Amino acid sequence: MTHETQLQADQVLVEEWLQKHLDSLWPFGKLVESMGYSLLSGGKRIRPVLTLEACRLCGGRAETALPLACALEMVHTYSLIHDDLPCMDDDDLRRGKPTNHRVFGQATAVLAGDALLTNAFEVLAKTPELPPECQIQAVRCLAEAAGPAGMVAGQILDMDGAGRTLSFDQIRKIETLKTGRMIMAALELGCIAAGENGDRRLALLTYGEKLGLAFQIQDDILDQEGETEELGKPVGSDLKQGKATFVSLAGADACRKMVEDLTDEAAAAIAPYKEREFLCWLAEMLAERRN
Ligand code: GRG
Repeated sequence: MTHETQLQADQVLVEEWLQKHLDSLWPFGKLVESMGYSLLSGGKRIRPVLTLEACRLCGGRAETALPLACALEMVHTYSLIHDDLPCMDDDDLRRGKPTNHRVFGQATAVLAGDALLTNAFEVLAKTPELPPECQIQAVRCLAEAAGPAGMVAGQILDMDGAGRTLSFDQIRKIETLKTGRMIMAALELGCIAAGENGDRRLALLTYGEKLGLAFQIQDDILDQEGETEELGKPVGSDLKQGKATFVSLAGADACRKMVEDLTDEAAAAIAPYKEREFLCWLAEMLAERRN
């Protein structure tokens, strides 16, 4: 199997699980429609793919990791819905489609995000394939990454930083919290599903730390240099909101070098493991992505 087909196969597993899960939710109607609108709207599924592949690298079965992978994607989707709201980034376009609140209204969009967030933890606590101690580990891992010491902290620091001059370290802190922690959690959830507590878990976390930063810097580059049609969201939003990024501080060329170096460092972190090839390829692919 080529890496591309493996990626597609993982993405299909995720799409199918999410669709089935949504179909099982009650009550049907506007809330679930609004959740499904954003959950099944063509995201790249990078985070859940990382969970499945980390689990495989640790000798586990991807099927065991699948509910954990999808729970994390549900939290990611909530964060995008809330991030697009008028009280935050006020965006009209996401993945080439009108944002959730533009279609369903602000109140329903807030509730769809809330429902995705809470339901994700229900999924983790109800995963029959995992022993209870692993369910608890998974809940802790995702809560720490998404909550007030993780993604939400990154979001508020990001908002507070708008219009201010920030140092390199301040930007790195914001981006690590906002983006990096969820990417690291994706890898850790894969380790938890495989019951891996040793060196492979540490190596995958280092891989995730480097990859997360590279991913965010590439996102900053695309926000400045990308095309709205390719990106599926408006370009130049950081500049418009007066947000300092690595690109505004160091320039796009220096950022491209940073992405290259971080991608090499991510690959080096998992170099001892013969099953590393897909994850190394994925890091390269993300460094070259256009959306
Ligand atoms: C509202 C609590 C709260 C947090 C919002 C995720 C986020 C934090 C903000 C979105 C804006 C942004 C550019 C964040 C950086 C992380 C990032 C690059 C998100 C987009 O992830 P992709 O590219 O999206 O994986 P897809 O659409 O493929 O799922």
